[in-house]
Amino acid sequence: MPTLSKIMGLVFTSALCGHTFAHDWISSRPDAHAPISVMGDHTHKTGELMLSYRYMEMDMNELLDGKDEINPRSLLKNSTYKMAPTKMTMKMHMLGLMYAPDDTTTLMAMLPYLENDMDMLMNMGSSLSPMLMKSSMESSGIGDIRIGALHNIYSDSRQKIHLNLLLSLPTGSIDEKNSQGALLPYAMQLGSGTYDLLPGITYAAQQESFSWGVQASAVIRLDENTRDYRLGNRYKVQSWVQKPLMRNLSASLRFTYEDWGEINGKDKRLNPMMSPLSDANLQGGKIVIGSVGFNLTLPAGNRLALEFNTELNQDLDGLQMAYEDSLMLGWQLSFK
Ligand SMILES: [Cu+2]
Repeated sequence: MPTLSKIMGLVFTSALCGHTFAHDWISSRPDAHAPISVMGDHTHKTGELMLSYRYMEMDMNELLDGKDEINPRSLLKNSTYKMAPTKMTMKMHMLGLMYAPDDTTTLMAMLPYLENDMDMLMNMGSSLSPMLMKSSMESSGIGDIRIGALHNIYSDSRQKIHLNLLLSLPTGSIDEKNSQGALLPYAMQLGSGTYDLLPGITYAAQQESFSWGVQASAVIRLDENTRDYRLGNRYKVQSWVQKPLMRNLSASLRFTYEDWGEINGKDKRLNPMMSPLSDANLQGGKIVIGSVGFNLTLPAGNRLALEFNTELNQDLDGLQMAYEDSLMLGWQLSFK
């Protein structure tokens, strides 16, 4: 019977096609994008445009020296420092734009707006008879704009590798001052003041029931800024696993290791005897962060995502405010 053999043929072919199909990269899956804190995690197809908005809030509540917690009160009572931080909050609004002129290249740009707040204790007396007072400082404005491209170097049906080639422009201020006109410490400044190269490589793989990826990236300072210093280079490796829970919702688990160096040179307007925050030699460190997040796809090219990040282990070179946790919320809109 030709009809039966035809049907059998069709069933067989569609089974094969179905098989191939199930092994293709599906960009509409919620987990086709990495957890929202990962930058430059995905590329786009020819002609696609994506707008994004991210909001991040980060809290730092303790002072660490290496891995040891330092009490700001006893620090001021037992040293000649006049100022010790007790809490820092950083908020960031970030607009992003991605556009793919072709399948191999995706251009991208990111514009951050930062709001930093720091609470601190000041010693208005001497080290012999300390008189501690609470104070605070803040800074806000545009941070360093990032522009560049993602370049696909490998694309199998379910695996992708691309290079991240971005440049950070010195658009963020390094001259933020308090109301008395004194320069704020390094951590409160809005930019690096330097052109920074942001190289990276990203691998992503999609399986039927889960997906995963890994990204290695760096921030390389290319020159010295106008205040004769450059921030330390940064190196980061992160890996994530994501599980689709429903057709439009996925959950993620991510681990990050980051290492950053000391400041090279120093801003001569800051007095390192005043506070550890003003000491260019106390700014390096390394950290391991664990993250849990969700990606949600919505109609008409919309995506929503959130991710909670918390410190698992950190080791700071000298007295610094320690990262505690952060929350990232994001919205992405793709057009064809
Ligand atoms: Cu995108």
